[in-house]
Amino acid sequence: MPAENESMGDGAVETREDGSVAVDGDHLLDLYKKMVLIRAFEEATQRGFRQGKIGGYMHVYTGQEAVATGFIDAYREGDKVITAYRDHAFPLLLGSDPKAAMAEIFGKGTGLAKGKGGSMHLFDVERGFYGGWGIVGGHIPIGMGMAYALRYKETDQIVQLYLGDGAMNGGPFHESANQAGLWGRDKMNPTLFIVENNQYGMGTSVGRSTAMTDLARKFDAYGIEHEKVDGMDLEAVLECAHRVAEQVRETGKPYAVEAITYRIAPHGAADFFEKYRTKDEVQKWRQRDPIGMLEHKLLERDVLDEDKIEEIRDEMKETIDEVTTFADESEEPPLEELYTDVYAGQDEYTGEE
Ligand SMILES: Cc1ncc(C[n+]2csc(CCOP(=O)(O)OP(=O)(O)O)c2C)c(N)n1
Ligand SMILES: [Mg+2]
Repeated sequence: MPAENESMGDGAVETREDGSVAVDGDHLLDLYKKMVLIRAFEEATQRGFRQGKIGGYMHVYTGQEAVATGFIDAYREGDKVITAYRDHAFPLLLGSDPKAAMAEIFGKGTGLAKGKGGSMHLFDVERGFYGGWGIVGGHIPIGMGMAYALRYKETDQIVQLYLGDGAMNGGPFHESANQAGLWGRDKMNPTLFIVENNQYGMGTSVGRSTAMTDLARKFDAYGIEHEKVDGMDLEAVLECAHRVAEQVRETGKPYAVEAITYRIAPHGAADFFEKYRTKDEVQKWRQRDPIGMLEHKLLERDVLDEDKIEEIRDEMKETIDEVTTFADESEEPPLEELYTDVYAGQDEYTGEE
């Protein structure tokens, strides 16, 4: 897909004097295409899972596309991105080959992690993507520590650290936020915390998992400034993302954004009944589908018309068909791969020299 691996330096996103940004129509159209591609990619992974072609477990990003699409637009060469297991959209946005991303999800040797990571452990260090982590909250100390390392090495790069609403109830979050706040006082922690409040952690709503549901305000406890953004509105996310990414870059201090969003898809591949929410609720949020909302705006502004929408969707579906065929037809990793990229050598497992 046509992804830029650095921030748009071509005037596509202009920062005004008051700190707000203006995004030109062509750039919005490009981001719209990326969101449509992510949606089609996720639909293909869901089909692949049902067909038994994808092993392990899998979580899709459907409904949350505007969050990563907006923030990764503010990515600059050398920045790092880290997230949990709902990770498929990230390598696509950072410019990884979608075929390698899909092949990884299919467990094939041509995948981003040679087929050894799977859906929850996509990785593409060359493009700044540090995973894909399956243990809830486990990546938060790692991402925050990476931000320290970036300052220690005297760069002006930052870490975009994505986490879920559920992950905020665990110890790793609180310890990391505390440390980030402390190091931030010395301008040594350029972590941009991006909380994706998609309303649920598996089947537990935010209101049933914390008595203090204003998640952004939790960062007050650690001296970290914060704000909320409408995570369904790509333009709102872009405005916030460009402004705060530059602030973190300049100050070396952490900052937190709570993106209010919604997981339209089930939690994961085994969430069949969704008893924890009503169909009405899902329907209500679907009216704020980030792709639908952007489509509406672009239609109103004559950047898009119905024919063009059809054309883009067909084009993206075609791309995804090729991507899926590649993943499907790729070979599984050879057995010897069990002994590569691990700390101990083959002889230590087998006793062979
Ligand atoms: C330490 C740990 N505890 C429990 C789980 C099981 N688990 C998987 S996803 C999840 C919910 C996390 O919710 P949230 O952080 O809001 O992320 P979302 O799935 O909504 O993206 C839980 C509890 C886990 N993977 N790791
Ligand atoms: Mg959640």
